[in-house]
Amino acid sequence: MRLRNILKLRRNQRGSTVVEFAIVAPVLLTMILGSLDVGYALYARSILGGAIQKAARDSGLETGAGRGCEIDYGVLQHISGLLKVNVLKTHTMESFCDLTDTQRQALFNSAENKENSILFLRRNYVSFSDVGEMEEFTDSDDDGVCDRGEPFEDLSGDDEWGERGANGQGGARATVLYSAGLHFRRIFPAYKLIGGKEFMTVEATTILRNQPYSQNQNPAALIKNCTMDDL
Ligand SMILES: [Ca+2]
Ligand SMILES: [Ca+2]
Repeated sequence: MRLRNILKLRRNQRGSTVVEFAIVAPVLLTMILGSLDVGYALYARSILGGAIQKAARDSGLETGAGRGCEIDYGVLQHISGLLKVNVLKTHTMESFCDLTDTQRQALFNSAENKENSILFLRRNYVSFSDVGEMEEFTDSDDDGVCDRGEPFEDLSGDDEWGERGANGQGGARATVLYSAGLHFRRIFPAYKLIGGKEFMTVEATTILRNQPYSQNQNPAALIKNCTMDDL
């Protein structure tokens, strides 16, 4: 009798689908939420990228001169429908624009992993080919580093050997690298299932040249000497 019941139970498949689903469901849920999370990040990046493109064009026009912060704030307002950015709660355009670059950086850093936040960066260069390149120097000892006494071309005007760009929008005909980093809380909880981070960052960057192109307000690069000692 007992053997017959056991054999009967072996053939009984009722409920097996429920068990299989219980095994597969967490994986399936993680995959769905993960896909939504990636999709939302791409969407956020697309919105930010579009806003940055427009803002860069506005900044590069003659009418954009001196309006960089106002234009940045316009980006903030544009994306606020998508993502509430903390700085909009506490700052009007005037108070936001009164902040120094250092204060904005501190505001961005303090919001990390607590609030949605955004940071804008403008770097200006003489030409497109200078973006991301180090200033040229005479490498007397051929060690690949600009050591004390070796002359270099100070394109950025900061008296130090480094990357060729200078902060800010620059003048007419300057090439401008304009970028924004948006730090925001994920809206889909896939990160909880896989032990990921609650916040993520998307970035958007564009490069344009300031108008009018016929003028050239790029400062002349001066030859200076490096001050760093050999390590
Ligand atoms: Ca050297
Ligand atoms: Ca420099």
